[in-house]
Amino acid sequence: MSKPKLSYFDAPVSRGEECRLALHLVGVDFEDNRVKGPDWPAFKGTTPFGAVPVLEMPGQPPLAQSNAILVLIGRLHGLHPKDLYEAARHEAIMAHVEDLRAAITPSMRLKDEDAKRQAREALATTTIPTWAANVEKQLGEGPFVGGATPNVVDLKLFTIVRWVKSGALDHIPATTFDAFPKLTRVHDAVRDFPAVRAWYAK
Ligand SMILES: N[C@@H](CCC(=O)N[C@@H](CS)C(=O)NCC(=O)O)C(=O)O
Repeated sequence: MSKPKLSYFDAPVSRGEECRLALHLVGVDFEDNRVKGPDWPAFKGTTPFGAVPVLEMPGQPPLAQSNAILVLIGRLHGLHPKDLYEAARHEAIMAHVEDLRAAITPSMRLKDEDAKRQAREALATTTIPTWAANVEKQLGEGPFVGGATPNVVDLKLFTIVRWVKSGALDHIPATTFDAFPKLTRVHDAVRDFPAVRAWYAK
C-alpha cells in the first residue's frame, strides 16, 4: 500500500464522510474504499472493532474510531489545535457528536412505525435541542470552533448537522438546528469552504 486508504460505506454521510472530508481538505491523495453491502460481512471481520471507518496508513496497522482517525489526520496536517487544552476541548465536542449519534441510532432499528415516531419526536423536541444548546455554549465568535479557520471538529459538527438538515430522518424536522445560530454558522462556514464545495461538486 503506497497511499492512505479510508474504508467506509458508499454514502456521503456520517463518520466515514467526515474522515474523507478531512483527507480531502488537507490535500492527501487517498484510496477512497467504498465497501458495498454484500461485501460488508466479510470486511467487518477484518476491521479492528467490527465497524468503519478504518484508516490504513502505509506501514501502520489499521486505525478505527472516527474521532481517533480525525485527530490523527488533524495532527499530521494542521487541522487540530497544537495547544493541548484547546485540542482536548475540540475532542470533547467530537465526543459529544458521537453521543448524539448513539442517541439517534436505536431509532433507526425500530420497525414499529408508532414506536419510531415517538422516539424521533423525543429526539427532535428534547434530545437534539439540549445537545445543540450545549454546543452553542462552546462556540465563540466563529465562524469555526477555533475561530477563523476550520479544524476536524468543524467537519464533525458539519456532518451531523447536514444529516438532520437533509430531512433524511423521519419525524425529525430538517429545521431542528435552525434555532441554534452558532452551530448553523459552523455548518454554513464548512459548507461554503472552497475545498468542501469542490468535494461535493465532484
Ligand atoms: N465509535 C465508532 C462507531 C463506528 C460505527 O458504528 N460505524 C458504523 C457506520 S457509521 C458501522 O460500522 N456499522 C456497521 C456495523 O456495526 O455492522 C466510530 O466513531 O467510528
